Amino acid sequence: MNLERLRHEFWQNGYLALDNFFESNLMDEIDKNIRNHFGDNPEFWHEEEFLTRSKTEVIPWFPQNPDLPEYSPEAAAPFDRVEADQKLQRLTRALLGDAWRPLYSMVMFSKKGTSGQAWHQDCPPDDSARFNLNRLVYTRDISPDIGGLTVVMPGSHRLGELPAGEPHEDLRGQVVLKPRKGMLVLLHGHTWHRVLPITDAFRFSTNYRACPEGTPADITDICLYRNMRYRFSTNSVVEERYPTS
Ligand SMILES: O=C(O)CCC(=O)C(=O)O
Ligand SMILES: [Fe+2]
Repeated sequence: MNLERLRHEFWQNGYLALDNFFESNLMDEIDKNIRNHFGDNPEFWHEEEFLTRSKTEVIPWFPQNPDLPEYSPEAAAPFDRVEADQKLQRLTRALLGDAWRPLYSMVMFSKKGTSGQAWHQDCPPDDSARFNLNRLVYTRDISPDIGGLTVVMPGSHRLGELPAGEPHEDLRGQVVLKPRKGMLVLLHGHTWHRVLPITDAFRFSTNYRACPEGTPADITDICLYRNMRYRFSTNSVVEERYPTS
């Protein structure tokens, strides 16, 4: 792993997609636990207003949080192993500096026929030094016929606010990533990104969010979409956004 090259590429593009980063057996264990947790038809979790307005349909699970009633050390064990992975730790340090902090891991599940995740920035880009890093782990291939591919805009972590507009349209310059089993995607929280609608089966990813020193733990409380700023802690739209022309 050439850390210097990866660091340069990350800061140039606002993301990295690394194939075969994790070993197959570990991915299988996590995949099995995620399938067990969600079953075949999980209930939605967010408020109705959020689901419809944000064009984002995900059901979260926090497998490593011992304060939750569904926590089990056995189910958490393979997630703990990914978190402790030395390669992942070294790469995170190269991107965020020695004093980086993990936030929490979160699985996001999307059912068949749902809208994926509209264009967003995980946190507002008001201050370029304040951001989260997504460390996304994929435990099975997401083939284009399932939908649910991850789309990023290279270099957009330096472009300020995602422009107001249609939540899900194609933007010039976008890059479509095809997540595969064992892949790691590192994504700067200011990088514009989305997940395409899920046309077949289901899709999920596991995100080990992290942040640089001095970042508040609630950095991702407000998410910026093309039609609004939304605050998760209060389930409220804090700003409506309209295209200027
Ligand atoms: O699941 C993905 O591919 C992207 C998820 C995402 O947008 C996020 O974790 O912030
Ligand atoms: Fe995101």
